[in-house]
Amino acid sequence: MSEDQGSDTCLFCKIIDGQVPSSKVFEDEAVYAFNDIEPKAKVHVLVVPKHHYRNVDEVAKADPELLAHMVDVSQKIADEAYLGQFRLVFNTGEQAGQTVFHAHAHVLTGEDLSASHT
Ligand code: IU
Repeated sequence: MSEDQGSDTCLFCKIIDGQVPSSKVFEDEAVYAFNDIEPKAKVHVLVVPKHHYRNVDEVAKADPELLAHMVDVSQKIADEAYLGQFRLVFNTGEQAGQTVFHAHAHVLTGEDLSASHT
């Protein structure tokens, strides 16, 4: 997936719009959360801002309250899935493994992840 894609062609914008189907976990006016199609943990949810930002740094600079809200939504997902405990990952840039250039938090939870910590 190209790093310079705009919101017209962005996969996550299409998922938020409902043009592309997804397994929704949570939605409010600011964020959309859905199950990752290739889960890396028993529960693997992507928390995505509805506004198109390229990465978490853009979110932090433009709208720090939105970033805090993404963390709060992640906490609530983990509260329901597994003891309120979770790993939160923001891949930022191709070399870090980012493949979709619309900011998103990976929420990994649902099981004991302590043996695979970084
Ligand atoms: P990344 O941090 O940009 O690599 O994360 C993108 C994630 O989006 C990755 O975990 C994919 O499995 C996931 N994903 C998805 O859930 N649905 C899709 O249609 C596509 C990717 I393409």
